[in-house]
Amino acid sequence: MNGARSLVETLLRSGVDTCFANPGTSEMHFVAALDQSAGMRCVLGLQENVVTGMADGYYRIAGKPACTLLHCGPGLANGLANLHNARRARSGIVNIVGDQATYHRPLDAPLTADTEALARTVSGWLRTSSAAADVGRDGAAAVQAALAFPGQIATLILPSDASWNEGGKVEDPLPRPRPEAVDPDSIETAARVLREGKQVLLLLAGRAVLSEAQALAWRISQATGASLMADYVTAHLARGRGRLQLERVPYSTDLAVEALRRFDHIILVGAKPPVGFFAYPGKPSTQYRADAQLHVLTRPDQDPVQALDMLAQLLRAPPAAIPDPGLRPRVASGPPTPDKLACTLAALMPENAIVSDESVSYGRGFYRHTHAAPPHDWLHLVGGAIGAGLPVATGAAIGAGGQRRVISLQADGSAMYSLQSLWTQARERLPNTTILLNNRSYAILVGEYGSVGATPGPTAMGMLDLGDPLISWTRLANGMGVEAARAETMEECADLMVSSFAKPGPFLIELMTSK
Ligand SMILES: Cc1ncc(C[n+]2csc(CCOP(=O)(O)OP(=O)(O)O)c2C)c(N)n1
Ligand SMILES: [Mg+2]
Repeated sequence: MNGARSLVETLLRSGVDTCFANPGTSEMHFVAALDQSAGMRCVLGLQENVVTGMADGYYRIAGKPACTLLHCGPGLANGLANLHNARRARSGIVNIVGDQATYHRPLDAPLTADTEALARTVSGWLRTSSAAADVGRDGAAAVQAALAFPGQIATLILPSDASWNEGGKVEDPLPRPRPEAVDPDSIETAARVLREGKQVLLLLAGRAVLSEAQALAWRISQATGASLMADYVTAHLARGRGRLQLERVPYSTDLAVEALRRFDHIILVGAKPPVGFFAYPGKPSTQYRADAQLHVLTRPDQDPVQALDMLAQLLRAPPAAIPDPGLRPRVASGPPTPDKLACTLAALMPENAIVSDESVSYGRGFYRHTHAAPPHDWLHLVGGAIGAGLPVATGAAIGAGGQRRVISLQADGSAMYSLQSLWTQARERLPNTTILLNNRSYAILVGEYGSVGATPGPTAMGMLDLGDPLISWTRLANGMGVEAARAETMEECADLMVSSFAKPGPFLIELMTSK
């Protein structure tokens, strides 16, 4: 058995059965091994940032890592922005990068690069396998590392001779790592703070915004009067009926400062102290009050469910029913607005849908009108590197085994970074509905000129205009095998949503919105 085959067999034994790939010469033996070992689903992405973004979306929904297959340093470099986003999302990925044969590397052939240096920027674990006999062992170690709670990127660099040489050994899975132990002192501190009767916020992020943790946080909130909020950046939030009506800390510094002003104490549950995405002249970098006290209940590598459960018990917080979100909104009509889109989405989304939100400026208020939708999962862009929304949606559909509708709320400028995702959606016949928000603009950046104190002239404004030539999203989608139609009104959008949700394959709705 060669090294490549031992890797595929080891991955399968360790439960990794999906590979997102964009292969080259140095990965040919790995790809060939996929035909010799049954059980690995191999999904082609036509640009590496699509591949890595799909692996991120897959992990968020499947709850287990997929592997990638990338080609040498440059292929990895193409995938880095979405690996950055995946690192921020704390998604587990077995990131496999094929590379030059060990003896060919010193000859400095054209595709030779410092692959390890590129990988180090995003990887929690990194290893280069130097011999076929090591590949199975390293593969099992990579899966174990990717599963380090709550997930991380484990990069395995595979020189081509380690792939093609004989002597490969299949390895058994290594034990799944446990979360780091919860600190009893942090539970007691939180309990003391919560009993003091001051203004306390439990700021939830990571696994603390999923259903089980939400229910515990609600008990604590009901028993103590503490407020609950979600961090602005959360990879995966459980929402809709039966879940909390959580709001996020606002994106804008002014609004965030306003929202957090009243809190004397902020208890961080998987969250970091809230800071702005950027600094702005004359504005604070941190969004909480200067004299507010911050307390860590759990770091991201600790289990928030266990910690919240211990805290609820210490406080003797009785069970508390999750509040009813009220009537389900109705389909809206007339010219599109963000609120109308949110209502229409809440009115029509099927049970157990997944929303991939890269709506950028359009989606700041989507939460308010979607609390009374059926239960669903909402995925955000966590690392701020745009171009994640469509790949994450595509990987999420695969992570859900094609059984759940995935709805992308997708801004146009961001979509252009990784639009090849649509082709993979068509090829894999995935239940993806993309609502493409075509405002023909990098609209969010218009306001940023003012916020940073820059004065835009016509050239500067032109850098944010996508209207000339007009990008035809229906034609782009059709060209990649995805059915599409344009909507100018909410009625048209709603009709297209209904028909798309009833069809098994992908569909793109190009919603013409104002800037
Ligand atoms: C990888 C990366 N490149 C560039 C940016 C800077 N950037 C932030 S938002 C944005 C434009 C977003 O436009 P669009 O997706 O159409 O959303 P809209 O602002 O119109 O709502 C750009 C270029 C970024 N965040 N990430
Ligand atoms: Mg736009």
